[in-house]
Amino acid sequence: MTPCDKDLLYSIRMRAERGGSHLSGAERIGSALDVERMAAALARRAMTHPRGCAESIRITVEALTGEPQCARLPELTTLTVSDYRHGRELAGRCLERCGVAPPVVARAIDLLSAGAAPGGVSMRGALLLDATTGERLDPDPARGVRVSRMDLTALAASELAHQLRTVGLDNPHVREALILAGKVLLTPGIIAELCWSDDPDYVAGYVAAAAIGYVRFPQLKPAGEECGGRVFFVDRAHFELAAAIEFLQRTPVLFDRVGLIRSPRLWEEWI
Ligand code: WAQ
Ligand code: MG
Repeated sequence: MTPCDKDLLYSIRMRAERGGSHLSGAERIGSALDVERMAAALARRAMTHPRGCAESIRITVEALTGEPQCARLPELTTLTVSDYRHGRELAGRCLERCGVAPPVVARAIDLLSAGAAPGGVSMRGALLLDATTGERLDPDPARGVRVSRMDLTALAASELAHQLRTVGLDNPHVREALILAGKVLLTPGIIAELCWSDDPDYVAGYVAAAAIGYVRFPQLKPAGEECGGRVFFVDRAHFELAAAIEFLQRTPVLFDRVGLIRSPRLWEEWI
């Protein structure tokens, strides 16, 4: 490798398609010396996806213009549930405690389970709901708002892997969701997030909010269900749409500290 500016940080992002539709997407932040290795790892991931080998891969590498914001990851707690209905009930109770009105909780769950994009399919990004009125605020209902330009430092990554391993959760779903939720919770005016995967075999999901951290539910949808997505709940008094979208999509955030990783517990023990 020829010498280059070792102080610059880069955003390295991958999107892969197969059969004309989205297959896989992931991203990293690294130094000039990390770019080659990270891009190769992202390409490998797209070529070895469980749903098949990518037919097209786009990898974008861009130097970051500003210093990344450094932050700590949220605490992680797993709440044991008996089935997905129980999971949704407890997730709803978490959201209500964090200031989301009960009818808005119900609306969010309905939107995610029906597929919030036109045609009843999953959105590419997150939808934004006013936590009080339920009004939908995301400008493009098919795309939603994408969260981008976030990662862990190498030190935080090894610490997180170590801690997640002790509770059997060291997998890319958990790691990436925790990082994404961590950035969402740094956004002014966003008070909580609800998420479950669009992967038919991955039925876990979570609620994240400042007061409770990242709270996982091993079941938040029935197995085989294709729809999934993310809802960000907004307190309009402290929220500015354009600034929030700009922050979520473009401001680089590097998590250099890990939050507590707790072993699974029952709602009654946690409350
Ligand atoms: N920004 C905003 N929304 C996104 C993004 C993003 N970068 N990536 C995905 N989404 C939305 C989109 O609607 C997807 O359909 C949906 O989220 C789910 O994405 O603790 O794997 O990557 O065990 O399938 C959560 C539980 C797993 C992890 C979430 O999400 C755990 C997951 P997926
Ligand atoms: Mg997915």
